[in-house]
Amino acid sequence: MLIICTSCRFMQLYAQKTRRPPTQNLMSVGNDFDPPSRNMQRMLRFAVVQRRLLVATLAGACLAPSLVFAQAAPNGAPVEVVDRVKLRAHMEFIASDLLEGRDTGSRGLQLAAKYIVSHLKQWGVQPGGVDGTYFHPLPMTSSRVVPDGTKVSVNGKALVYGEDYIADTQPGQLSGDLVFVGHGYRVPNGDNPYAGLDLKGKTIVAVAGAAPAGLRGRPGTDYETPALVARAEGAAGVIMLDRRAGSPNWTQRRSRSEAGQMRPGRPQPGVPALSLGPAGATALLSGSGLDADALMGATVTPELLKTKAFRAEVSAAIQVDTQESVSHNVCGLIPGTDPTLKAETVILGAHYDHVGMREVPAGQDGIFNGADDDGSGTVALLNMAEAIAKNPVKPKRSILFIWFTGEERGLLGSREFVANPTVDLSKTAAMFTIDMIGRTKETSPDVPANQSLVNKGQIFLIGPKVFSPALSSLMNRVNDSYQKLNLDQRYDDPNDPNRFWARSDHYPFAEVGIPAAFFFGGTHADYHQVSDEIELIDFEQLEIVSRAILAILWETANTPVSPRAAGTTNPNARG
Ligand SMILES: [Ca+2]
Ligand SMILES: [Ca+2]
Ligand SMILES: [Zn+2]
Repeated sequence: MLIICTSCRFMQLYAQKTRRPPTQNLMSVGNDFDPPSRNMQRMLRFAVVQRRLLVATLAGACLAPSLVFAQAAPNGAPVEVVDRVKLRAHMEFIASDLLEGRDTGSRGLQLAAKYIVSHLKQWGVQPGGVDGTYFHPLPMTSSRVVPDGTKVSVNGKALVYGEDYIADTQPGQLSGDLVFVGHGYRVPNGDNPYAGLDLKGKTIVAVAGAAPAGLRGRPGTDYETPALVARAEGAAGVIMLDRRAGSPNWTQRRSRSEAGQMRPGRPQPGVPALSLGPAGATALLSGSGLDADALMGATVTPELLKTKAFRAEVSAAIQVDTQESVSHNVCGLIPGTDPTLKAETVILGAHYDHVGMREVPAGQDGIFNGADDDGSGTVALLNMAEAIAKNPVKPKRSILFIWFTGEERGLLGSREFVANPTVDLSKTAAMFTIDMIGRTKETSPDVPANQSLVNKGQIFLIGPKVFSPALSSLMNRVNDSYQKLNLDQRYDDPNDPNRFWARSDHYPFAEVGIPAAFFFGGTHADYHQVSDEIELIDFEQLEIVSRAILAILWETANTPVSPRAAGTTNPNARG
């Protein structure tokens, strides 16, 4: 049996690894700038992974004899240009500590954009952004509370910032014309503590954490929070009575306000909001007839939450520093060659942003490298763009590569692109997103959190069955004629409780009626951790899956009848 298996890729890998002296493997791992203790940790971790890999590849070689990964794609897709050496080289930059976790709006993310664009230029990929550039702008607003310029006193008592109160990042003054509204939630066909009130110029006072039982759905759609009601009704401000003063939750909200919150779009008019702890609440409610102690208690009865207007002397000025900035999606275009079909576009996307850094004691790891999330998709797109740009034969339809910003902050870049596209979305044949395809169970430590990872040669395919059966069958047809990977569609189900099909950058495109698919390798122990680093990436898997996606992309760009023509079945489609 072993003799038969030596012809396959797994055994070649095994043979190489056994020939190489083990010390050489270990010495090449890690970063020369690391302190020795951390480097040592990595070596040990890597040594464990390597041992597991040897065992796993032996087993895998014999269990999966039909996987022949080196084969050319029958449909002519230039898959050979995609290889693990290039993928690793790109990843060494994209996931390096120098890029500081590629947070949206950060210098690290700008450097990543620069890297992507300079490669697109080398390969002759055309600009696909606005005004003949590679960039598609995402306007952002960042606001932070300035504690020194923020002063609050109620009924003659000066409150201490951080102890007695904290503030939201919305500048302004509050009025002393107050309305107590209990929990403060307004629910259609349900609770409405505001019935019959004119809130113009008034300050809403509500109890934090007293939301009505059974509240379902999303704020703004299914119910309104006090802040949303205040904005809708022209109130002057919101004061939340919050017994959690001094708790970790309180401290976290305080530092978030001071660090600055990044939001998409231009600065929006809003309503200033304060949270008062027990001391502030007592001062505010003195003389109102409301029982501050009871309202700050662990259980608040409905009787205590009855609406009541009252007056108090409130002097509150919140100073907020607001900065506007622009982050960018990066777009590269390969124009189609067919006179008619070139007007149609196939879009391939991956987010190049991640979650940045956190403060840690000196010598500890504070950088979220995002090697898998979504360094893997970022470098896969780069290598595929190179492959198509260098191929003498170009596809019939146009292909647009988009590296999205702001995904980690709520699909901001992809939503902005769909709102202001640089191609005609009504003529977009299909959209593919790659997010986290660089990890496998075989090459990851054997811990519970890694059990939801794919195996080598397997990838989760999410979306096409939900959005477009025509796209689903095209993808499976290409795969069956080529590498025969395990395209696992277990999450490709409108009833999937994880709703993975709505959780990456393909979704805003699916919402406007574009057949969409999402390639995903599963979550793992290093998901959104500082340890999501290059050492844990399985570059063989990344190569295999990238080639599979390239073959599918190629087919979608050349097939006579696009999946779009068959219509979509997205249950939530707007378009
Ligand atoms: Ca993420
Ligand atoms: Ca790190
Ligand atoms: Zn991601």
